[in-house]
Amino acid sequence: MHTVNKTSSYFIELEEKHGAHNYHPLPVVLEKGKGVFVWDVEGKKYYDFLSAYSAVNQGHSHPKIVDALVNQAQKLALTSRAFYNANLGEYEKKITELFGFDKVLPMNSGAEAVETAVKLARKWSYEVKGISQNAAKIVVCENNFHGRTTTIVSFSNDPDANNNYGPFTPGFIKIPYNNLKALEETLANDSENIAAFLVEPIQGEAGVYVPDEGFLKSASELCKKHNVLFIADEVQTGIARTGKLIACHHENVQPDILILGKALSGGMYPVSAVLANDEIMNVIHPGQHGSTFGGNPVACAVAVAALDVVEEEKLSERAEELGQLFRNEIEKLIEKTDLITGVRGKGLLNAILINDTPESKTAWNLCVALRDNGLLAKPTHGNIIRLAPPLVITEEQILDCVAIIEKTVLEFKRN
Ligand code: IF1
Repeated sequence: MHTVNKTSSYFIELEEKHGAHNYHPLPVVLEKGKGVFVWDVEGKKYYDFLSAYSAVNQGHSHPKIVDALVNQAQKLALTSRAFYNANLGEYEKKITELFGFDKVLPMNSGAEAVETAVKLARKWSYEVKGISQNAAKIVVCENNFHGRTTTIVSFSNDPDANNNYGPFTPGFIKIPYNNLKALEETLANDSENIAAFLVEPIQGEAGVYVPDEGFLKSASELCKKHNVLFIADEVQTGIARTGKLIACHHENVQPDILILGKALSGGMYPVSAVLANDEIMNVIHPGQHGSTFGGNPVACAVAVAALDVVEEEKLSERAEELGQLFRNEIEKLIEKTDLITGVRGKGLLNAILINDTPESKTAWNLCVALRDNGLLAKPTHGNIIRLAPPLVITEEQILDCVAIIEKTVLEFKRN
């Protein structure tokens, strides 16, 4: 049963009037979630095929994660890092052992963790690699998405992300994604001044763009050769989403610095982390970086529970298996329609390509039609629709969703 007596339009108007217009949401107002499902304020039930941009990999309101949140909130929520707390150490032990690093630095949002990685790489480059003051450069990729801070948008090439937000932070070199030759040339050119290569193992915002097989492996080897840190932003691809605990594991790559966020908390709470070994992490000393909320007791309890769920419910294996099934089924649908030209992705991070221009309304209208048929997804870059359900989805539910997508696509009329 839904609990709210007000209509969707009431809530939409409130947001329109009182909230900054920094988003353009699909018109649906959600009030409840459970596993792979969400319900709107009218009580209509939907499959969630966005999963809060892959933050809700463990499913909405997972009981184990809710318990961790509630119990810890009732006991002790926040101490700041001025004191030790009785949750942080065990969380740090768990996450470092699980991902295979000496140390973790806890933060809150994904963007903060990316900022942390940038600072860590720069400091390492001056104090260990020996780059001269303020000369350090970080290589990034075109069409990257790493968050919204001033420094991070400084190296975005999306005008929406950075237009009129300058002046920008210098020290970044942009190369094409999935281009080993460009990386090799850039590193060879100036390796003594390059601190790191920062990369998304799959570009999410760019439209679930999967690099060629071997790219991550070769890129990490090039970095090693030039004494450049390989930084993987797995905020979106990590925590089982692509069929492995982190996407780098598909190519047996262990990054020098690993950035996690989103599903690290099962979407329950903002929890992010930067992982590295001692020779890198030990360049940061007391007072040199931090955050009021980073590593707080609730965050730690929630993250431990969220990681337990990933292991106990074998979410990596499920994502791998069900992702294959999903793409196979969509390939069959592509045979029957000219509306979809392709499907791509890894594990349960997938996208379908809509046969129209990025400027057209077709993908948006298709998402509205999917909504009407009980499935929520959102276009990216105009003509690409990201499809990323919670990883707790069952095979039967995946097939049910394929049926919804098929029905919607075959009945869809362009206008
Ligand atoms: C929004 C996109 C996804 C990320 C990677 C860091 C961050 C993100 C690889 C920052 C965040 C989010 C932000 C969210 C939309 C969403 C997104 F479309 F914008 F690109 F998922 F694909 N690194 N991605 O994907 O993490 O600070 O947000 O916790 O509304 O901006 P954050």
